[in-house]
Amino acid sequence: MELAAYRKWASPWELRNCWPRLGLASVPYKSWEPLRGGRPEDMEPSRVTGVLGPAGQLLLLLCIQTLAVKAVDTCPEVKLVGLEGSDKLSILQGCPGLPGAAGPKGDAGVNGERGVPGAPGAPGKAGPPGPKGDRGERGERGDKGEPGSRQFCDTAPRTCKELLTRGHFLSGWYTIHLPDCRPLSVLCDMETDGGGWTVFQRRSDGSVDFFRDWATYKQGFGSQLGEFWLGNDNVHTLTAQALQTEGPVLSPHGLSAPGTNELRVDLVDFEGNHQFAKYASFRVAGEAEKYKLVLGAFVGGSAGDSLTYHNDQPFSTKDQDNDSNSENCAERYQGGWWYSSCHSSSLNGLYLRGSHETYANGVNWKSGKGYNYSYKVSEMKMRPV
Ligand SMILES: [Ca+2]
Repeated sequence: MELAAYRKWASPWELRNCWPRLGLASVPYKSWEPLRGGRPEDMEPSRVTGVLGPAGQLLLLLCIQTLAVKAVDTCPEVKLVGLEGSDKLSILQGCPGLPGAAGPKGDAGVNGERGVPGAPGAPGKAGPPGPKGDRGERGERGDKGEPGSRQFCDTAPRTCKELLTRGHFLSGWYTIHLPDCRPLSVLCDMETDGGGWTVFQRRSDGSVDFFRDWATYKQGFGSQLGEFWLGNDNVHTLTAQALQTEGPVLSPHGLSAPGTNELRVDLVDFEGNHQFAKYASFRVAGEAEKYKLVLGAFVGGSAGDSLTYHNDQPFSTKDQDNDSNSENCAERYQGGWWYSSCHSSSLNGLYLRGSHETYANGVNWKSGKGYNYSYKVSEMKMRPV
């Protein structure tokens, strides 16, 4: 049977609904493309049957019959409309066609407006540390720092003589540095005999008690404003310092550091008369040797020599009798000194203000004004030679 015979029941459009049932969807489009516009509903039936073969034609026939039956069940609907009671117009209302194919997809709509940002969420937990960054560029050079202690110590003044060399011409208290870098305040006499003297003992007004024990003489006592004892440890350190650099060696800062200190004793009585005594060298041993006095030759002075007698004698105080007398010389003459048996000088004795009746317990210098005259001013000072 020719397929075309059924076109009176089925429109080409209805016929198209049979194609999927016949598996025609798998028929290559190009096999019917050459027909008008290539649309399935316009397909030439003969061409279709040629494509389908005998079995396909039978299936197509059954499909079209089904379509026809469905159409009969529901369509057409005949309506008789009367026109002014005479003529009758019969209107055969055809069946509604099957839904057309879906139209082409419309253009995309305009994007909606951006929504209002939502509230910020709770902070998340910190992630694991990231990998180490690359090394940064080298920073600029920093400001110059404070001098290092060691370097500063190497260039700091060690003695009053050094201070004088550096232009400190006024007598007074200065800070010098010991070999172990410890700072020490000392009274520098920058006027007497060329200056540069480090004063380690001074009496001037009786304001300070010199009848002290071993420990006090060891550490020093008194006041920068008047009378004082610099301390046996300090005097030892200052004189040992010179000993360590014995000979014309050069210190780190290029100044000559002679190995010996000379000693000068200055005395002033209450009439204003000055006397002095000078010794070529002076050293005080350490505490292990009881701060023994190591004195060089007397080299002159109006006061005469009243100290050589004490050379090589240990220091004694009221609580430490190191003298060679059966008695306690320090106790008896009320001072701390290098007593032997007992003394020819005792500049740490009682401040008795000039002449005194008591025997040898004042600020005495035997070769000067004897055992019964206590000087107004006494100064013991050292200077590197
Ligand atoms: Ca004794």
